[in-house]
Amino acid sequence: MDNIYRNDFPLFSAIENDGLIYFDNAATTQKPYTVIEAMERYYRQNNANPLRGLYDLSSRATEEYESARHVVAEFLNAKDCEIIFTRNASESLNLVAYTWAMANLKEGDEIVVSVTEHHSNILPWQMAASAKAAKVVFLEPDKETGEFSEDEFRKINSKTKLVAVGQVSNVLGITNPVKKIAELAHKVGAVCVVDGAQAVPHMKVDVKDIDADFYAFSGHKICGPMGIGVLYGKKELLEAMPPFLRGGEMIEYVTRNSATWAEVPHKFEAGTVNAGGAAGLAAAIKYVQSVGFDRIEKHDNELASLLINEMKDYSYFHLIGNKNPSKHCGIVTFTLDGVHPHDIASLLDTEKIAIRAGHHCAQPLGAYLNVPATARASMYFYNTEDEVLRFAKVLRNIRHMSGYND
Ligand code: 7TS
Repeated sequence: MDNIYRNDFPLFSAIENDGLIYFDNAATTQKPYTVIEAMERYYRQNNANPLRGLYDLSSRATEEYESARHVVAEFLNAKDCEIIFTRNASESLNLVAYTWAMANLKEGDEIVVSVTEHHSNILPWQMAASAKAAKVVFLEPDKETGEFSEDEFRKINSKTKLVAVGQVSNVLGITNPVKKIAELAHKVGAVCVVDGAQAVPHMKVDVKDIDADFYAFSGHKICGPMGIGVLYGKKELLEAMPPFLRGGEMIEYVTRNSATWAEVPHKFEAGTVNAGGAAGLAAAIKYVQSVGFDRIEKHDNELASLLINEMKDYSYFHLIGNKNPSKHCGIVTFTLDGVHPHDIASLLDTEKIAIRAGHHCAQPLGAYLNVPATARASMYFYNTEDEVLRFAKVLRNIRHMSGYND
């Protein structure tokens, strides 16, 4: 079956990639022409150091950068001043840990995270907790469904100062009830940080509707360039927070011994910014919006369902997470009896199929589920049913090649 979006991506028509099946979209997505061209246009026509020059070219660079911020703000339903450009979701989460958490946590306070989180949404909280003698408490989902019981949510209590959860798990693919979690956090006076790295590529996100206090994502997972990420923060929280990194363009006034800070969001953007990356991210958001989230969600679910249905009757195939394919956001994580996930990935590579295998930077989840390594196929709107069928066939063959006859 043809996929009308495929031709928008130069990588798929490169000779080196003839026949490639790219199923590692949860790690990073491919980039359409429009993103590459937006970055090229920035560097060909409008490049100067943004935010500081008093000449036309620098004003144009600033205009590109700030209009990209506006695109992101509209995308998340936020105000422009609530959007901070970072390098990636990891940096966005660290920013909150080094500023809000370090300024507000006290001894005995609790930070609630989910055991399903990517390391980027665990390690910054471990750091803040250990610096402030606070404690990290883990929400544990049902091992079969990946869903949280009401009992688990009781861990969000009067000791809780911060709750950090991913909207979509990069291993289970499940969508967590972040709106409800934010409400529970607010009831006990805690702030809610949402890691949206795996959500924004697949679904419409409205930070006001979720009522998240902070929301992080990476440009490269939504068809944008690497090296540009986003932190949304509620204006009043950002204004009250100390800066993260210190340097050029984040100040109001500096003396030999002291400094005052620029208004948000610039207070959090020290040094020369990634304007080319921001231009690329804005183009990516517009492009993905033109594909449409209804279509993306439907397509990703169809591909995940097809793959799960192709494999589920083979008893050596073990799907990790919810058995309902529509709860996978295009992510199918699995093991095959008798074949190590790294061998699965290497054997798939000999067939020009790219997936990820290992712990997926979610080792606490692997330990909790007692599966330290898994294989993961993650699909996006430019993947096709034919690719899924070929993938499933090769997977069954891998089991045969490993000496089994089922
Ligand atoms: N949060 C989640 C849920 C993620 O899946 C990832 C990256 C990150 C944070 C960190 O994003 P970064 O852009 O700062 O690196 N996840 C993966 C993955 O699943 N495979 O490779 C990267």
